[in-house]
Amino acid sequence: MSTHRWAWPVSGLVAGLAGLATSYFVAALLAVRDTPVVAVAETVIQLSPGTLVEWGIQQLGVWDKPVLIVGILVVLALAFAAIGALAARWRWAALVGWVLLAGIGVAAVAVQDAVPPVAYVPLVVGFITWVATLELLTRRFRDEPATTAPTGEVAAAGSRRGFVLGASTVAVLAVGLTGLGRVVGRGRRNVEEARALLRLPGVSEPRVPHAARIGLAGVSPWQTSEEDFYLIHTAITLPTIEPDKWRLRIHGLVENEVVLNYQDLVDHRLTEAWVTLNCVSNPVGGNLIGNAWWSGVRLAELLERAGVLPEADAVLQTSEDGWTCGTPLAALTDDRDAMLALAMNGRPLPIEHGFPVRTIVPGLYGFVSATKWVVDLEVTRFDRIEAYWTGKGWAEQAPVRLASRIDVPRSGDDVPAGAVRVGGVAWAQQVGISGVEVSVDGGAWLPVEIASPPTDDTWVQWAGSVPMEPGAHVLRVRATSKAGEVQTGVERDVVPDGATGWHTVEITAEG
Ligand SMILES: Nc1nc2c(c(=O)[nH]1)N[C@H]1C(S)=C(S)[C@@H](COP(=O)(O)O)O[C@H]1N2
Ligand SMILES: [Mo]
Repeated sequence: MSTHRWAWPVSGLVAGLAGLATSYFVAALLAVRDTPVVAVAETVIQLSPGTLVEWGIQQLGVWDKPVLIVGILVVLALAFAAIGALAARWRWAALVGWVLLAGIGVAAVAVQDAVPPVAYVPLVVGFITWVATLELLTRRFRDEPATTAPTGEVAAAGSRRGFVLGASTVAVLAVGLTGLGRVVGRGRRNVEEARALLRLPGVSEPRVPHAARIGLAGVSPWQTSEEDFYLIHTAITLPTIEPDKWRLRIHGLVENEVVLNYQDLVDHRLTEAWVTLNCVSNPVGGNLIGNAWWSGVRLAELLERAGVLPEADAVLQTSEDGWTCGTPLAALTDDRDAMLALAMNGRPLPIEHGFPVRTIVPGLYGFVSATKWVVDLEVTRFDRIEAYWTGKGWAEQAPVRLASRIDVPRSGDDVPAGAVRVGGVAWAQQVGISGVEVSVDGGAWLPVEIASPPTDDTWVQWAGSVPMEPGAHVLRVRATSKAGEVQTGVERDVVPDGATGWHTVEITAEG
């Protein structure tokens, strides 16, 4: 007799389910909207002829999607068992099978709209689980001879017991992980629902002023969409806060402690502004910057209500996930649009950008000002606090540095020689940009045209054309602020308070 005949497909099945479980759990943890299986289901619907889909909906009503998903799971279970059976004869068959299945998952995720890179992480985790679990479960009988000598009977019985124990343990873990994933995912679904139902009367749709656009293809859109807006946070599990459960406490060096709920903010007079947010970790030429239309309540008004005591010079902000930052009090009480933002680009904040409430302070890097999921503001003094990043070698004070970037052409591009169109963005929030210049191969600085955004708190698009002979060239950009500061070419690292240096691209002009 042989343990192998049934043990191989069972191993394939158990490994397959374990992979689904880990990928589901990771999807819930990372708040990926579609798990790979759901993405496959959506793709099946998209690819099916409309009449078939309609028929399915008619026959099954609200059960059409669950039935489809169960169908996919059944097909998967058969495929998992087949992979296990094939692996008995040819070990690499298993790998080919897993790659094929993961490939279908990748393709299904890729065809969905606006897929963030994290959407692929569950697939990677699931794939690794498949390979590792099958290896683990089949290890004990992989090298056993198929026929068993009398002395082998005892060993085979022992190995069978071991196998059953191992396979059941993995199966139980998979079920447990799936249950845990459901619990983690439920919070997210509830909050997504609450977010979808919100109506914010004071929030208006963004309207990009004509003068803010330079009109050169390839330059970053002046308004950054939700999908293209960079994301930085230390939280692995995104905080999921229902608006009616949200509270903010303003306390510390104040005359009256203030506690606010979400409705208090909605009922308050809202301020709206275009503000470009950037990350101190953005390298020269990098993408950790975005511009959006923010709607919220001015912090100056709330702090005035609390009555700040004269010795205070800082506000320690705390997020629901425990992240903290220290912000200069002056930046929250002067005339800039420092706000508790409720909406981004005319809609309630996306969960990953801080729903239901985050802080936005024009002119300061995000790590000292832009607390997502903010729940606590302690008015205090810098000499009494240490915030998350300042405890790790980053600066205490971090106003945004004057900087500029080339978007067109990109490094490595081939362009026709002659007058070459160049363009990009420049920024110096709170100060403003008065000019941008480019230089070819270290030659003279040539002024280019700049757009006229409605405020100094946003980036500024620029464009121009520069003559280029055939051959390889180096293009540089530098900006000048409205305060007369000329952007320095001295290269400094992002730590502790932001990179400096000119963005450079290398291109070839073809004659
Ligand atoms: N709760 C929380 N808020 C946070 C952070 C964080 O890690 N946790 N990161 C900050 C940093 S470093 C930046 S640059 C901005 C990024 O905001 P975004 O992800 O909406 O682009 O959020 C800030 N707010
Ligand atoms: Mo950042």
